[in-house]
Amino acid sequence: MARHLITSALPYINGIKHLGNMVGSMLPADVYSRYLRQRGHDVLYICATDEHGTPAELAAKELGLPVDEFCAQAHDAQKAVYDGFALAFDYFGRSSSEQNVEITQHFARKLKENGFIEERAIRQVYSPTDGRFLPDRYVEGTCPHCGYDKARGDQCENCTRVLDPTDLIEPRSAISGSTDLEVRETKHLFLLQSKLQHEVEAWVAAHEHQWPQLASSIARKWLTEGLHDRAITRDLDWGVPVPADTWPELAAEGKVFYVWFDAPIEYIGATKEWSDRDPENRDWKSWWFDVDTDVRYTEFMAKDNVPFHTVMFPATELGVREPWKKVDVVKAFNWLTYYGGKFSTSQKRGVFTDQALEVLPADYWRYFLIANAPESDDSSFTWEHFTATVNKDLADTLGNFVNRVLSFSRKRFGDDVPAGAVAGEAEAKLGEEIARLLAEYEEHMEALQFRKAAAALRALWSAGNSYLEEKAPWLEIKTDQEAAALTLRTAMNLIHLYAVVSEPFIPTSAAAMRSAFALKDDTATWVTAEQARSLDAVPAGTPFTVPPVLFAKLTEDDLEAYKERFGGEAA
Ligand code: B3M
Ligand code: ZN
Repeated sequence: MARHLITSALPYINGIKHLGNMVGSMLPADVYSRYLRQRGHDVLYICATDEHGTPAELAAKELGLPVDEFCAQAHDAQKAVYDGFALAFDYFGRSSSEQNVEITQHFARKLKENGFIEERAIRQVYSPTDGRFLPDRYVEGTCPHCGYDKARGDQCENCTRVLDPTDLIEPRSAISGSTDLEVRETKHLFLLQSKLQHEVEAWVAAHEHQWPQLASSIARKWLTEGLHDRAITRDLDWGVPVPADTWPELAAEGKVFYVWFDAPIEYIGATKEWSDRDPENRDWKSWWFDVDTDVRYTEFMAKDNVPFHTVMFPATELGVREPWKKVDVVKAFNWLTYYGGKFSTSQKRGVFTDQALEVLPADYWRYFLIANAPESDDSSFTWEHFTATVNKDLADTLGNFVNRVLSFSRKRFGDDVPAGAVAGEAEAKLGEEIARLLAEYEEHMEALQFRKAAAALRALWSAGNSYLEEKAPWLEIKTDQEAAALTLRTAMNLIHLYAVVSEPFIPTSAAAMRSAFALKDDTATWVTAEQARSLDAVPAGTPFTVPPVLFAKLTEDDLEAYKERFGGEAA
């Protein structure tokens, strides 16, 4: 059984992320990791803050903090939010770590040895007004391909084409807005991706069958346009330094690697950070080096990150000429919109992850976001849809079922699971249905089809409701105590089953459901088809308690208050 290495795109250090970022990378990676762990797989889920680059420098300057201090604080702030979302990383690292510096420099040296890095003098945009060279993304202008007038010098976010700042029509400084820009000559390292084109093509061709259409079509588009040699260093103070032993002159000038060069390497760097904390028990290399088929590597990201992960990082890894693990499965997401418009960190539109947790506990968000993940298309967040989903699926279908069953049983039969009649035809039918839906749920999870998995989970919850409606223990009790007790015991077994299988989505509520039962050896991490059919994990006589309401029902007033606070429509 292969071990599972899982990474989600590294959130950029600046600013707390919005729900769109969460649903397109970390949250599905967490759900998937939790699922695989529960199924008994050996899983390593790694993420980190992506800390280098100009935005970090500028943000630190604005706050009057040294950039390393700014990053340390921002890292902790993000980590606190992810803890709040119950993201169970094995390690959440920092791309500015010494481990990443070491591995990034190693990669660069190897690429040079193998003839894939070369020094070139380039002409770069210099802004006298700002007193600095402008990194690509700090030159803005009109995209020569699609005419979008806020294209950045590294990539046009409208048509996703990769750009050079000098491609832009009517360029201006994104820092000061100054159009007084000049071009000066300076030396940089270039990654000769053009030399790797054929190898990357062959590699993509051999792997894209494991990627969703969205990821392979983006990779194909890039390859068709041709891989260009890219400058991988910048004139910044903050970044992985160019190693002085290999490029003394550039190192002396203080050049650092481009953030997109060291960021993917941090997947490895963070694994080493994790391993260095407990070297006796952890071996970072055993996850990354020479493990082609022993490790199955799945990456999660939003679609704008796909080119870097399916083409650029693989090109780097191939050029190093060492057996570093390359991605097997790429799970890419479209955008979550806010009332059909863009979530925007810079324009503060939409719901940010820290605010979300102020409004409601993580499980509400985890369920809603995954059930509506932008998988095959963009999907739109609206408060109307959110409150309706919470009420219907979480409060009514799941929460109410749990509460109704447990309170009714306690009222009629006391604090232990009642014995009652032996299971009959209705229970057999229910068991078949549960086993079938569970298989569906597993199949979708394994295929990384999160919306479908959520639908299967919801169907499992609904099956319990249908059974309860059909058996109507509140009527049975009037004529046949034994029959009512059987129904309630079966329903309680469903609650326990829900607790186990819902954990990847709603870990906190799942734990609350599970702890309602004082079972002696409640160590099961999953439910087999056989167990799903027999529904007897919780035997008669098991003491139980009624947990507090699992999911609050949201009112019209709540809805209005949310819309008032966050804005009920796209700007
Ligand atoms: N930091 C995502 C972003 O900020 C970028 C991902 C890096 S993954 C190696 O858009
Ligand atoms: Zn464009």
